[in-house]
Amino acid sequence: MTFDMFADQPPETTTETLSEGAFVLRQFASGKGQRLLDEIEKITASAPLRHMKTPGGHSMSVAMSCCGSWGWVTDAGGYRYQTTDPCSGASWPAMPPVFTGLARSAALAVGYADFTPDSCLINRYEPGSKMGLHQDKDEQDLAQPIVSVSLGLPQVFQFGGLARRERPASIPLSHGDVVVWGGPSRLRYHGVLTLKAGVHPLTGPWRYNLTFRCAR
Ligand code: MD3
Ligand code: FE
Repeated sequence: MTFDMFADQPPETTTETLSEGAFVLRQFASGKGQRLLDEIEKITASAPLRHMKTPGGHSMSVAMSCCGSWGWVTDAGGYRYQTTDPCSGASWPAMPPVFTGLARSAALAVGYADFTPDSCLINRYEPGSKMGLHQDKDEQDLAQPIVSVSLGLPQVFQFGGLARRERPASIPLSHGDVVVWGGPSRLRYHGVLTLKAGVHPLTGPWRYNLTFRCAR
């Protein structure tokens, strides 16, 4: 008979520097996983996850929704932030305090004080879903960092350079990992490889990613 002396202890958080201004905070969110997922459930009950169309007319393999004052959308008209959900015409659901608090404390932990996100993009990946290399540049103030939280199944993210041709590094992200990128890394190309099928105790067949942004 054995017992786990650390069963009630949060797993250890470690910080890895990817490049100047970009950090992975391993396991930073793992103690809040279920609370974050409960909030995702509530948000997506009124603003459902949907496969948006790129300006080129392709349906994205990632299902998305948003919360906060501004939501990121894509359609035939292009990529943009807007205050209303195009599915309903209503304002996006409010950003839950547990979201804001986690994003602020992760940013602060790597030196970005006073991060005040006004937008959270919720991505849900199913087996076969991926996100090609891109830059996040639809935000007005590129001096503000972005904070990302991974929940559920693991997925490999691609961390590239400031030019698309630079070969990206592969970095596995698992449940509870947080990535913060700003400063000289804010416009680096990045993406995620195809999600492999699996089962996570809290999310089943899916991986969720929350990205916190200052849109305005
Ligand atoms: C940015 N999401 O929603 S976030 C996105 O896992 C997005 O859903 C991905 O890219 C996802 O726009 C990745 C994590 C991430 C990691 C490293 C980066 C974003 C990064 C490095 C530079 C810039
Ligand atoms: Fe991105």
